[in-house]
Amino acid sequence: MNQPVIERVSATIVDLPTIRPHQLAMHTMRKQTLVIIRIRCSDGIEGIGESTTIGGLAYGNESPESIKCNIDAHFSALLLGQDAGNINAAMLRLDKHITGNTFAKSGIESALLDAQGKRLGLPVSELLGGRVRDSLEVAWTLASGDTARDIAEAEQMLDQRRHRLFKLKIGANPVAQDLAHVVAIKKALGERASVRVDVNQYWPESVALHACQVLGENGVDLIEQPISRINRSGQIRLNQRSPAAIMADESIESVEDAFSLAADGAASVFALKIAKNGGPRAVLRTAQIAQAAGISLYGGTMLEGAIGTLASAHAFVTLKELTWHTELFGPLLLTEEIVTEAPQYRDFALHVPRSPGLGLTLDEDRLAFFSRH
Ligand code: MUC
Ligand code: MG
Repeated sequence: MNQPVIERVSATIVDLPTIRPHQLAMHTMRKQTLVIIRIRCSDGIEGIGESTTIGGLAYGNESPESIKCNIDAHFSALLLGQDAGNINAAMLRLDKHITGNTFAKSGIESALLDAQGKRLGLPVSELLGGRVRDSLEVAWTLASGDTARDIAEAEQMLDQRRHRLFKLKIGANPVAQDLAHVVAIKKALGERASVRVDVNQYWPESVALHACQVLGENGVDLIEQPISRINRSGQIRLNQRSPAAIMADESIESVEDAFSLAADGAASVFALKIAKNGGPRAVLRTAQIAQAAGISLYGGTMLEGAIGTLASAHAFVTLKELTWHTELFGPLLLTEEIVTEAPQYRDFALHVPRSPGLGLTLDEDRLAFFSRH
């Protein structure tokens, strides 16, 4: 039988509204922009993937526009005519000719896995070696910018049994104000919830140690990327001294970054993100480095929609250890879907489908409506 080959690769930019403004230190999101990747193969199967970032170029060095432009101008030509079922060969070919661009590579790798799963009748998790769980506990990010509103939102999530892990986005305000905000929320929620913070690199090292101490003493259990990814020795110092666990997020822009962070002892938890490693298979290489180094794992998000969220979830369900659970809540931040069936959230967890591929079908009308033309 002839091997199916890749016949067409397309990237579509989609803008979707958010349920409320989402305030991060570097950007306030009022919408989310997804890049939807479609890979059409000669056997008639189409794989779908997603390459999504936050705030244009505010978070990383790829934007939705650059992702689309690079896929159209460079990725597509390298993939056309290649064996659609040989994901190792396709991704090696991309890595040989294209440096970096892990967000774009992640959407492509996800789409190839989706197509192969549909072809073989297997969920992506099974292509990745097999799942060891069917659901993932999901944290919610409180980022309305207002303490009382954040507490009310958390109470609502607890009542609905939707989330009991909360991540607070801080860093943009004066440190004392941010610390008071976090302490007030932890005090209101008490032992009913885990409260974590993400500083998105905004603290100078000179304030970070004291701030980490205040947070740790007030019951915050995890501090994500308190200082710049560039300050490696500062991260090592903080990781040794902070009473709360330090998690690396922006510090990991590749699997190789994960290795050098582990070797330096610069974090005790890694945020796993498919977009920053180059896909669901690539992120598992970072997970393996962490496991070998005794570093705990957390399933991170770039606030992807349904497709990127399930691409991440299929990888994360194959992991033995996910001590800090996940934050795969992206679809819940959006008011609209572009797939026919939304991912299932209940009892604090995301339930990962067992249908072939990622387990999602595009809703063509809604995709066309929300696409940027
Ligand atoms: C980040 O920095 O972790 C994930 C959740 C959220 O609200 O923002 C992100 C990005
Ligand atoms: Mg982060």
